[in-house]
Amino acid sequence: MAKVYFPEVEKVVYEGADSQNPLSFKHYNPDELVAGKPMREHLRFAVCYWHTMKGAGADPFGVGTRVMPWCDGGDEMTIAEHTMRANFEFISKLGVGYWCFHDRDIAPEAEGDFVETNKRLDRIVALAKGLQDETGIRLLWGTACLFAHPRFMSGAATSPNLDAFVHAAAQVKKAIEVTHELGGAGYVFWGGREGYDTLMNTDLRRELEHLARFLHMAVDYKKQIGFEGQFYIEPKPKEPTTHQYDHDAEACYAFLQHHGLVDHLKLNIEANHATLAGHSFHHELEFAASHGLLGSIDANRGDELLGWDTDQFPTNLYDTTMCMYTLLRHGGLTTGGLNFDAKVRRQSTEPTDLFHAHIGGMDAFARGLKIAAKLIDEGRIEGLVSGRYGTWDSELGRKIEADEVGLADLEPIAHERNVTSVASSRQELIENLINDAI
Ligand code: XUL
Ligand code: CO
Repeated sequence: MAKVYFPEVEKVVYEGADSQNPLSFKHYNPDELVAGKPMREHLRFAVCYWHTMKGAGADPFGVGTRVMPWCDGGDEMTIAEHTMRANFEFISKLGVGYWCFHDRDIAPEAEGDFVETNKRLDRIVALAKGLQDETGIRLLWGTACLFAHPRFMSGAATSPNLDAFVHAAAQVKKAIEVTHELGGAGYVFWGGREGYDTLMNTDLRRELEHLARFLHMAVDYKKQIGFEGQFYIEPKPKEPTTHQYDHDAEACYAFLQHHGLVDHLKLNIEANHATLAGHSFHHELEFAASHGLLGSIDANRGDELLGWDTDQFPTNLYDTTMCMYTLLRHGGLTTGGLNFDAKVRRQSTEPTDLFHAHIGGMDAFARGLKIAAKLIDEGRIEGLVSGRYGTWDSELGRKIEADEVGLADLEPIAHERNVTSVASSRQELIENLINDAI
């Protein structure tokens, strides 16, 4: 009989808001229709391998605090196999549809032997493929870890060392291949250490050109092998480097446009990265979505009192509401999903904590979805917003927007109208409407 890694948990099901069972959903009801679509299709949840299956609780000040049953005993590859089996048991019991991984999360590198490393990866990918077929769980996206090994200490695509670039290129080639093999809906480039610590040792312009070359090569290779998944880059302003090139959604957009990549990559927006950039999660989502760039989401949150990437599970209803409000208004997710790039706290040491964490995140997004759908259905906020821009719905507004007038045409109109005040923005009323819906 196959080993069971979570004997204490049965399948998690929807029991409704009054249930006292902590291992049930109170709000996430996958088949329930919201705004004409089942919740599971709006939310497209994914479990991330690196934190959920591999996280041991280490932080910059201390080692891991937990040894999960699938990591307990055996050689590296035996543990890798157990971990993959545990991953699919966990996701099946949780009733999530997707997973995400980095190459080196699922199969450990054979130090000093790239060919053997790839063989190890193939072995685990074959196992994962079988488990995908058995369970119906699908791959949301794959990626390559280009930031953990010391060879990437100065970056990968932006490394001053050519061999580091070449190594990263071969690693990404293989990672795209295995993502393709697993039927991945997408592939993520998070610029792990693509940035700098001091400009005094950095050729910024050259590094950015190299990053663009690297991405173009990946786009070409994708076409070559017929991989049709969506490519994403993931903005993050800092950490581990002082300055990361993919700073935020707007910086990524400028980079993609400048280098002719805008048709090939969308954005994977992460909540905690947004706040590190001094933005709200909502801002990054709204910028991306309104420019046709929103591809996928790493669903987590930071800690308001800590200035780093704490990757906590999303529990803030206000944030999930804003996220779903933006998604619903811009047509929702297509290839992407809500990937829980989040880790349980260092003091949460039991396998069951992983269930509590994901259940909380899923219920928080389910509530956000329902609240956002209600706000849109009521139409009161949208009415206030369109009223706010009402002066633009005039012949003059149309002419300005259509590039039919210049400064000299506007001058006499300004003199005649001599505007002295504009209408109230009604922010407090809008905030009340949101809280009423919650
Ligand atoms: C790091 C981060 C990554 C990416 C994938 O902050 O978010 O885990 O999501 O490489
Ligand atoms: Co992420």
